[in-house]
Amino acid sequence: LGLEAIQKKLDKAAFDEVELNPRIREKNKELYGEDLTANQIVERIVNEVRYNGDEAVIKYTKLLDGADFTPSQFLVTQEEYAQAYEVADEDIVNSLRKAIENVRRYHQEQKPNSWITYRNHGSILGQSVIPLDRVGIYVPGGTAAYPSSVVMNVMPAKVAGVKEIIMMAPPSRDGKLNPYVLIAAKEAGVDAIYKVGGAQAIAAMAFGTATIPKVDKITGPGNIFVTLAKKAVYGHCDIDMLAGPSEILIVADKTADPVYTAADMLSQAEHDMLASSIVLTDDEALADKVLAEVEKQLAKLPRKEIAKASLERNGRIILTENLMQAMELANYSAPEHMEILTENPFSLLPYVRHAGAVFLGAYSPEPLGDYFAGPNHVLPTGGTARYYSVLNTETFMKRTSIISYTQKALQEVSSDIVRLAEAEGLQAHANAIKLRGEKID
Ligand code: HSO
Ligand code: ZN
Repeated sequence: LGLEAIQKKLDKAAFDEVELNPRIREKNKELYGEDLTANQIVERIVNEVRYNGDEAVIKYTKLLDGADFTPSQFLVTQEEYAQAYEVADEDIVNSLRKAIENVRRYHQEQKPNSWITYRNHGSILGQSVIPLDRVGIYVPGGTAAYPSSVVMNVMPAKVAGVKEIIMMAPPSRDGKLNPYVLIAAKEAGVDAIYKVGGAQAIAAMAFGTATIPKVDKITGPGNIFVTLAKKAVYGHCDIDMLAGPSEILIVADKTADPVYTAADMLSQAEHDMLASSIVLTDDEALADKVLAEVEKQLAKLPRKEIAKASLERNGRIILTENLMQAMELANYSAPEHMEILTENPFSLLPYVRHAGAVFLGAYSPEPLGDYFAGPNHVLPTGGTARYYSVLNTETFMKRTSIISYTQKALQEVSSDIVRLAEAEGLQAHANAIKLRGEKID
């Protein structure tokens, strides 16, 4: 096709251009008496929660999730945790515990250190890295209620030393949460869970209500309403990123196994109709084999409808002139997950410029990272890997500068500072420096 035409095929739609599904659109039309965009709906919900607090949260929880709660019923009780453990499969809980340990260890490694330097002339400079006081983690509902995502959001906050971690998730009609979500939260060390979802949950955490505490930062994925709500409250608190549908991009050469390659494409395609799965290869025979293999494996998947819709929309197998061109296109796409299935994957690593996470070699399929290896699975999507990082320990920390000079050290630099302050017309700044000089012996 030529480079530019291929690049066009890799371009992604901005997440707020997404069309609302007709059912949700109708429901909102009924609710508000007019046809609103997702942004307009979110704006209304966020403002209602901001000014009416719990009352608005109750209203939307009933309206959108069908659960009829008083504010005190938002909070998950000890009995609910106990029930979750009762119904849970022990082996799943044990695997979850192992995953938590791996994620803890990896994020411990990542923890930034405070530092301080002393110079002979009498100055001390440094940087404290301080955990946030309170963070809120959002967990989506329905089939996207992933215990693994609970772990991936909570563990870095835990390792960072955040004082209080709260979690929000939409209840089912009968007012319950997925038991493995509860267990993952408990095992990872969440302090409180509120059964509230959607834009109303984001607004409640950003502004606080009588029952739900205001947080300093909101993290975690969600649907379009949640994502737009995070964007709307940004500035009242911090957010992690604006997360879109999952993506995988695989760079493969003739040595790649078509069975593995197809399986890895499908592993992301099954997430969401809007997910994207792309293979870039310099080998035409492999391209053909992967295509045949995708058809074969797809037919057997329980979520084949979703995976098929996703592949039809955003599935591509692209033939490139060589591997360097494949890398160029891979960086252009800036995928959430990049897999390198080539004879010598590490030789391509230096060429990776934009990717949320890179998986190297035939035995490092993407789900290894989704669940277990230790690195985080909350990753930048939609091309934002150009400037966003994977969720990490520092996501839950902030930096404070430390400055201390002796009188002598200040004296040495005071004429420079006074000159700069006066050049800006800020005499009081200059005075604050000069006065310290006058008293010197
Ligand atoms: N692949 C998803 C995370 C996930 N996969 C959770 C399975 N469960 C992030 O893009
Ligand atoms: Zn996944």
